[in-house]
Amino acid sequence: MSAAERVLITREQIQQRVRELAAKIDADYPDGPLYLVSILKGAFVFVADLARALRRPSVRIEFMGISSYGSEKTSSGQVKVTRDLDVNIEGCDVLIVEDIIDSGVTLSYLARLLQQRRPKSLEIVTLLDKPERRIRPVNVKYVGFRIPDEFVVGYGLDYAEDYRNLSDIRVLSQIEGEEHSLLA
Ligand code: PRP
Ligand code: 7HP
Repeated sequence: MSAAERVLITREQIQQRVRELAAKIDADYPDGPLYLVSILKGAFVFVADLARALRRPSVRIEFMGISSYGSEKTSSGQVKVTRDLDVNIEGCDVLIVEDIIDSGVTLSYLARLLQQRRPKSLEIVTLLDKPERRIRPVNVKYVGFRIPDEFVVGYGLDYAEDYRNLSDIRVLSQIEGEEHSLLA
C-alpha cells in the first residue's frame, strides 16, 4: 500500500465513535426538537450516521452551503453562504454538524452568523479536528477524532470532489501532479 492509500481511521472506528457521540448528545439535550445543521457537502455522510444513532424522539435535519474562497487547500478567510436554512432557528436547540475543522475560518463565521438568529442553544459537533491548523478560534463541544496536519479524504471528505464515497478515512499525501489510485 502506498502512502497515498494509508488508512487513518477505519470504518469500524468511525461507527463506534459516532455511536459514542450520539449517546453523549442524547444525554446532554432535553426532550424536544434538536436541529442538526449540516454543512454541505462534506458532512452529508456524518450527519446521516449521527442522526440515525440518536435515540431522542425529535431530530430535525437541515442543510447549509458555505463556500470559502482561496487556493484549493486553504481558506482565504472570505466565507459566503451559498445555501441558507429553510427554517427559523430562534429559540431552538441547534447543533452544527461538520466533517472537519481545519483553519476554523468556516465555523467561526458560521457560528457567529447563526448566533445572531438567537437559538436557544448553539453547539458544534465535528467528526475530525486538526487543531494544529487553527487560525480562528472555534468553540467545539463534541469532537470525534483529533488528527494530525495531513490531508484526509473519505467518509464525505473530498479532494477535488473525489473520494467522498470511501467508508474509511485515508491520508492523501501525494496530491499535486500525482496519480490517485485510492479507488482502483
Ligand atoms: C471543508 C469542511 C469544512 C471546511 C473546514 O469544506 O467541510 O466546511 O472545509 O475548513 P476550515 O476550518 O479551514 O474553514 P470544503 O470547503 O472543502 O467544502 P466541501 O464540504 O463541499 O468539501
Ligand atoms: C478541508 C479538507 N477537506 C478534505 N480533507 C482535509 O484534510 C481538509 N481540511 N480542510
